[in-house]
Amino acid sequence: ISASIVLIPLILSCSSENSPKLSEQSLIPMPVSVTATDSVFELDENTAIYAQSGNEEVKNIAQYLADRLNPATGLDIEVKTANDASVAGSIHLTLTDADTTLGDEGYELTIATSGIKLLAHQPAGLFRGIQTLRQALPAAIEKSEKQSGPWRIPTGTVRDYPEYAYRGAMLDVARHFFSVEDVKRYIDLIASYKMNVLHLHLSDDQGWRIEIKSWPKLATYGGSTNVGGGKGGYYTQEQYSDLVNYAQSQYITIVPEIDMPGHTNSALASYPELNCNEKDPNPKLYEGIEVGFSTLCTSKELTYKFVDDVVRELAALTPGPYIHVGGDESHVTPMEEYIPFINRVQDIVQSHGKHMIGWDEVTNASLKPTSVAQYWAKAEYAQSAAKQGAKLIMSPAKYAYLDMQYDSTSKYGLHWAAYIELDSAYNWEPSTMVSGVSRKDILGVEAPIWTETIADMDALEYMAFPRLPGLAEIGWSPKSARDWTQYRDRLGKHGKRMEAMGIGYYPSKQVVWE
Ligand code: TNX
Repeated sequence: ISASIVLIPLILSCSSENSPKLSEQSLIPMPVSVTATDSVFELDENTAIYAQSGNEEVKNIAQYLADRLNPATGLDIEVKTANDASVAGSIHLTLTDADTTLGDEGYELTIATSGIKLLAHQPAGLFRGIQTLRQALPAAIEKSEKQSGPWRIPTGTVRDYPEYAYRGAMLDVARHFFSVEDVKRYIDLIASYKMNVLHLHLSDDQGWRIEIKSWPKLATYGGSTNVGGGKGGYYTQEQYSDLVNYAQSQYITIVPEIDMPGHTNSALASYPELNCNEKDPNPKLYEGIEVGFSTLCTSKELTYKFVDDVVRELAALTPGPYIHVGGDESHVTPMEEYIPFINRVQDIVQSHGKHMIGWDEVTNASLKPTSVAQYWAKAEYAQSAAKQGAKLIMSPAKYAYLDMQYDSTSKYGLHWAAYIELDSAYNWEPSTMVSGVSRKDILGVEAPIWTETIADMDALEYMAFPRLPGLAEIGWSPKSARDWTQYRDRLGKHGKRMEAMGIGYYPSKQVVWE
């Protein structure tokens, strides 16, 4: 009798009774639709991942999934190829032409007791769907060492696709240099929230971080310090290409930014001939954080040769469609010089087969409809972009800047735009942010992190998490699926997952962390 009393709860714990339903999982970003059924699928020794045969890319994605599942489960799940999506007890990744409504990044994930099917129209959709599958497993799946199971996934169907085509994070590697390994880690983290762009702010007054072979001192001299000093650093073109490929394998596009005509002290110090007055003052490397004092000499022809060389080399390293040219806070460039400069730079970018992105001030110039303005501060600039028929990336500093302090006690960050607690980072809507700018004008959203006060990965992750997942949800989930109180509860259940991922996040008091 006593044995059967012990057995009953054991049996119960193997059913779905104790597992959360699929619809109760802390999925971030919230999918378009989740239909839960009442059972579970369990990963075990028999689980294999079947990639649709004849497609290397699907096989690579399947391997990526196996690499996510194997460390914590210790299961040694193998990737196999098969046309037969009916093999039971396994995970199947399949591209389908039948369902084009899923778009480039959408997916349909069906979890049944007998197996898991992930369908997408494009490989990127399979990759995004895998992020959902990860989050449907216990948080310990994210650990890098073997954990005790069981590894159950609640059954049901998720059908999902993004609201916005551009969902980005920006990392300022100019104020403080971040290594290739650091940037790869950031790519891994943003990928897990279905973001698809990493914008690298590669140059600023304090540092130039990308090798330009035709102007070598930019990196070797201009990249030799950081805010506050230190040795700085830069990416060789080979290292940069490695980053581009790494990002691409997670269906993330890198958007490189060279900021101009302002924010150029590191270039002006490396090549004094780029200044209007070469001798007086001859700029030195700069380690402070004041902005707006530097400018390329817009009246010199050499400046345009410089821009053309830099953009040409950068375009050759960039499979993505965009080159970001900055254009912000050019306080010592007279407007009558700034406008023709940006117009000419826009032509240069186009001549190398790319589209220009610039911070919102570039709307003072004449934007081509293929150019994109990144809204950060001024509503009138966002309105001007819309009027000119250029698209917008929404990065309102008051809500989306991850370098803003959470509150006055935050150990890192600035607060010139606002203190940004989690509710305020989440509770804004791109399509109603600026009057005269509507959904159709908006390409997407981006969360920038400027690094004047952020010198290492611990600081970076503390500032980005957990605000970045909220921004990712703004970019991915339909407006109707977004609700702060409900998001807050999901985030609370998500804390253990971030911990398992090794993220030292800010434990905001606004959230009950489970
Ligand atoms: C403004 S936002 C800047 C950056 C600073 C940032 C600090 C923008 C386009 N320019 O140069 O790093 O504030 O928050």
